[in-house]
Amino acid sequence: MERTFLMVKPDGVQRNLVGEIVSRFERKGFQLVGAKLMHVSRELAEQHYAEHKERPFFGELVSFITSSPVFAMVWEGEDVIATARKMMGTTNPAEAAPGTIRGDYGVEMSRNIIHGSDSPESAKREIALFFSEDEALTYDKAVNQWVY
Ligand code: RTP
Ligand code: MG
Repeated sequence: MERTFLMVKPDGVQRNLVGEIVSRFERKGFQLVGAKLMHVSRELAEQHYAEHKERPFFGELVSFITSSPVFAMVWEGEDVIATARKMMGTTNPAEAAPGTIRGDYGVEMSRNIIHGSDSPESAKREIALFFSEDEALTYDKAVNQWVY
């Protein structure tokens, strides 16, 4: 089953949007398999955003993501990488469609609430960067016994 790395960025945590965001992915039908509130070190931020190293906004991006805690998650489900990106909306919240996370809650490009892996390769790389093997679980839902 496909997995993706999603992260509520510092602005989303500060604005108390963690529950709302988790809820959207739960209700969609995806399964949460790993999660933690954590501080991103400068080293981790630079690795995570390595593809943007030469961009003019790189410094600002690293400062922002290390400024206060993030809520890092691993989600599992069919086509979860692409579907989560659709649910997040386009990078710039000003252009993101209503009904998406960025479209509903964001205003600025540099504070766009959530990160999501953009490909299977990124997902694999980012999950390994943020989670140790025993922090991302594999489990079945006991649908007919106690989940209702
Ligand atoms: P993310 O990686 O955070 O999920 O966002 P994304 O794929 O939609 O966008 P990406 O191109 O990977 O850019 C990473 C983050 O950098 C900031 N950004 N600022 N000032 C700018 O022109 C600019 N472009 C990108 C955004 O916060 C974006 O989420
Ligand atoms: Mg990206």
